[in-house]
Amino acid sequence: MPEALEPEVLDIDLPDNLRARRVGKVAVLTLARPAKRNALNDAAVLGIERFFTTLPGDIASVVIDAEGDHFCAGLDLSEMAERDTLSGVRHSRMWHRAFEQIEFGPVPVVSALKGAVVGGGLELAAATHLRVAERSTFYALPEGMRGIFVGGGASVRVPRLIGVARMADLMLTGRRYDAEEGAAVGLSQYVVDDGTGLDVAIDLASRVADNAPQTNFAIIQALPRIAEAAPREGYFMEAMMAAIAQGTDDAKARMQDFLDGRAEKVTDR
Ligand code: 1HE
Repeated sequence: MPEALEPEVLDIDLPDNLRARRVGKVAVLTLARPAKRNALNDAAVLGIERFFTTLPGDIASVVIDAEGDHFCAGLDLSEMAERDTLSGVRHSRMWHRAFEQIEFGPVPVVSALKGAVVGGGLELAAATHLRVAERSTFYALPEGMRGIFVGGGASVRVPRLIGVARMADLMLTGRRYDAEEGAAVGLSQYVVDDGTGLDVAIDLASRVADNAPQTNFAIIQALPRIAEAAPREGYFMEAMMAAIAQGTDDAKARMQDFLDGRAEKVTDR
């Protein structure tokens, strides 16, 4: 955590199983139901949506972390009973809506992973932009074992990270990846020692928060759309986005700072 920045409570109306605080320009959302391994009930999913839709305007990046030894055991299985087909569809669409606010929300999001990152917990992590995994992290999609299917966006987001074949393997066989295997296949960008994930995530989020807002906007809003577009449309969108970003006063000032020797070099990081 950057020195001299004491966390402050962030005033957002959240359910008991979520907590929010700020560290400078970074907001930290904590899954706070460790006794149930941070399993996500409806209140938590709606709380995540509320958090991202009511973030103060001066917040420039977000970290999602968790209390206890596990990031998230996925869907709260105790809420599954008695759900009929239509309410099942609505339930899944609620998760989609909430996690869309993470992936295509106002600011970049870093997740600090540890222990179980399974089922809906992996779906939550997959909606974030940077994943930092402590060595204790393991990933699984146990939906196959429970007789259900993913419903929080995994079939769209996880194949983008690891491919359909690996996701099918996780679901068909109940296979787990450990932290190193997860990083090797693309589930996390960073593997760190146990107990350091939150500090590393806050450091990364602070660095992200210092980027120009138009660049962060382009990275989270334009890049994934361009990557999935046909090349002709992709090049066109890239040209539009590049021109919008470079036309800002902020970009001009940053480039001038470099030319005048006032800005960091690539090798300074
Ligand atoms: C839960 C849940 C849960 C734990 N819903 N209550 N997810 C799963 O299939 C994963 C199920 N969980 C586990 O495999 C294990 O709990 C863990 C490997 C994550 C952790 O093991 P452990 O030994 O540390 O904890 P535990 O003793 O199994 O669980 C502690 C308590 O948390 C216990 O309750 P207690 O009242 O007996 O103390 C568990 O019942 C409770 N618990 N996980 C409800 N998931 C949008 S669709 C998404 C679909 C899915 O996510 S399916 C995958 C569901």
